[in-house]
Amino acid sequence: NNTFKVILLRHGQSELNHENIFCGWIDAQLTEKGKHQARHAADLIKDYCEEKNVPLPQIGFTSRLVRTEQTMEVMLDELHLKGSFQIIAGLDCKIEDEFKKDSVKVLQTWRLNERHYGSWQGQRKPDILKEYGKEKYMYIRRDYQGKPPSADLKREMIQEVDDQGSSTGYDFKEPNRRLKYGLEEEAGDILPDSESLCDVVKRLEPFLENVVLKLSRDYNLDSCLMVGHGSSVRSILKVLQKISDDDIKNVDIPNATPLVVELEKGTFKFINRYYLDPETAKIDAQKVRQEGFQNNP
Ligand code: DG2
Repeated sequence: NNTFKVILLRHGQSELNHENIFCGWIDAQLTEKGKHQARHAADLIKDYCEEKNVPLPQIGFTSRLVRTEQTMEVMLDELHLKGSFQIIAGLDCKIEDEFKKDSVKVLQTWRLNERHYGSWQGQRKPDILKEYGKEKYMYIRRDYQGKPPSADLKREMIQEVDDQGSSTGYDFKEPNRRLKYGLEEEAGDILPDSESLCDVVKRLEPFLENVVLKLSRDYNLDSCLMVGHGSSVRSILKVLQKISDDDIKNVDIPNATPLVVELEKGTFKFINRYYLDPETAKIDAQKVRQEGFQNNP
């Protein structure tokens, strides 16, 4: 087969998606519904691979945020595959050990993180809509250059946990980014305090080129599994499919709905892209667009 398939999806529903709150780099967990969505996504991928006679992916990618890691874990469990997770910083990525049968090497990078939603993080979507008005709200959410005001990095919404590690809710506190993103800082990566989609494309492009496509070439891979976020998935599509700055405004990404991007092996020329469940994808993408316009998520 002469195609490399990027099997791409946004994580399952997070606790802050459920609350209709802008999440960005806040490290929200999946809800039970989010985990269920991830299992269903894995089932769709399994059926697709069987039908097309494509081997299941041997390599996967997630962001550094726990909602993509949990989505990946649930999916691998459903597919009866073991995951070995490795955080990568910088672009000079080396696979530490050999690929093993029934095991997926999962590389985790901040470059796949959600767009940093600046001062909007932790705020309810209906409240931001009221404060900024419809036009500005949609401009910042969806325009290629739209960018929220910078976050106060001394005051981010953080999940509180008890002694057993169970969530006890979210509160605004001073985050310890150095602890979580220490590796990135060592690699000289500069972490943002607000981003437009254009900023996300700039940090993702070199990762796609130097890590994803490079590994697919080096190991002659047929596919990979990538779990990102609303804005990182939009950015990946924009780059791989060469969507214009104007057209990307109209793209919305539903939770946990697998999307296949087919590229020609070697040249990585875009061939095709399709959702594995196009009808549900269409309905759910419309709901994402409407978020904030109604009080209930
Ligand atoms: C959502 C996207 O991202 O929000 O940051 O709240 O994929 O991490 O849940 P995700 C967020 P919208 O841009 O769709 O409003």
